[in-house]
Amino acid sequence: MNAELIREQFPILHQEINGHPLVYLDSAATSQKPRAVLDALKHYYEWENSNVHRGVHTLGSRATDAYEGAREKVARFIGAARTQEIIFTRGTTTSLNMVASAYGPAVLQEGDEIVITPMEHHSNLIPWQQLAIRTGATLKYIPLQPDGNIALEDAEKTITDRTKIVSVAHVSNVLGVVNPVKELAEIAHRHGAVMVIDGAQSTPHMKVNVQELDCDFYAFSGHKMCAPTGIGVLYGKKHLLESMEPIEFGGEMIDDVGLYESTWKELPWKFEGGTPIIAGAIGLGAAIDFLQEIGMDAIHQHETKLAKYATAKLSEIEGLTLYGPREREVGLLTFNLQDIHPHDVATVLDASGVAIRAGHHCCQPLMRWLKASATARASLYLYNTEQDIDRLAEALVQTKEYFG
Ligand code: 7TS
Repeated sequence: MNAELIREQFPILHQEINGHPLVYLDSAATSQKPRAVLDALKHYYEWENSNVHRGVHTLGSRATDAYEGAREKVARFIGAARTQEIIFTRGTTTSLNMVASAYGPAVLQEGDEIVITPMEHHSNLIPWQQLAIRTGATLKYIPLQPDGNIALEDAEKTITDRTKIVSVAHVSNVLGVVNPVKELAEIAHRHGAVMVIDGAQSTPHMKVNVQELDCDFYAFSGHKMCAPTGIGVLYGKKHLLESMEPIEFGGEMIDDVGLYESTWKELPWKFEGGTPIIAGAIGLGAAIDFLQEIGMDAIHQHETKLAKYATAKLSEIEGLTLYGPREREVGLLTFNLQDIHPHDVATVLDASGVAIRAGHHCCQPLMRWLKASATARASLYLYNTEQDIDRLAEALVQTKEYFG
């Protein structure tokens, strides 16, 4: 994989920020978009734009074919057995909330348990908190090891016969750990619970196969994997999705509407009320084509190599605390520099054209666990290079000098 050539396909990366060539290291927040995706959106609006599933006119069929074609691409991309198991949503947050709202109340009784971890993004934490409050269920946490990893022995102790839902991030957006979600799914199933995976930080970076993982639900966002904002996916096993009631009612999702009662379309459309996110789904399809042409294994290898390089480079900087395990497969580096506030670090870096994120990264419980009020985070993707890491390291050394 040649990251230099790949960079050429991302128009936004070829600009100066504050007089310096842009180094974009905030892909965990959102990725940049390649020309193929931008062109697919333009093509759709110039040649196909129409509402789906209703018109008999030609544009209506083109839009419907493109939209449903994107669903097939998603199903293949994550190894789903059926396209009916792919629900288009606004993103990971919406997908996880859908499971909590449409599945949770039907299976939880007072005293039942929902199991998550302290490393979850707020999107995989607050929906379960709310569900626990509403149903009287107990929210339990698998504790973290000192390096931020999950030990399966701890999972075995936390997940019990009262557990109905286990929901864990495949990859943490702060610690950069890859969680043993397949093993967790096996433990969950042994106790009759379902396994929900937050795939926001894994799907863009590694090959995912939902059947191999044997998870019951898998949620991810398009915008972190080269697609536009506003499109995401909820994968669910067919029998589970079939057992669930829709949570949004209106156009598109109905079969027959009477004055007092109505029936719903079959899967997946019963969960897609209203005009769907047509252009977004088509953009996601184009992003999948783009990523698959390069190859998910090649992308993962490139990032693992770069993460190793970055870990070594940042470790050389005196006064820099790197959080999470030393060995990392994914390009997520969360750190603090001496006692300089991470917002100040990010501001000084931005003056050199280096874009990183600072804050709590929507993980306040994890920040407390790390004993940090906030951190800085550099996150990598397929278009980053060793030069980007060198620029980051130089800018960090300058930041230290700047603050004396
Ligand atoms: N889960 C994880 C693990 C995430 O990293 C994010 C977004 C979400 C869920 C929510 O995704 P959304 O597309 O619905 O917003 N994470 C980040 C981040 O780390 N910085 O900005 C957004």
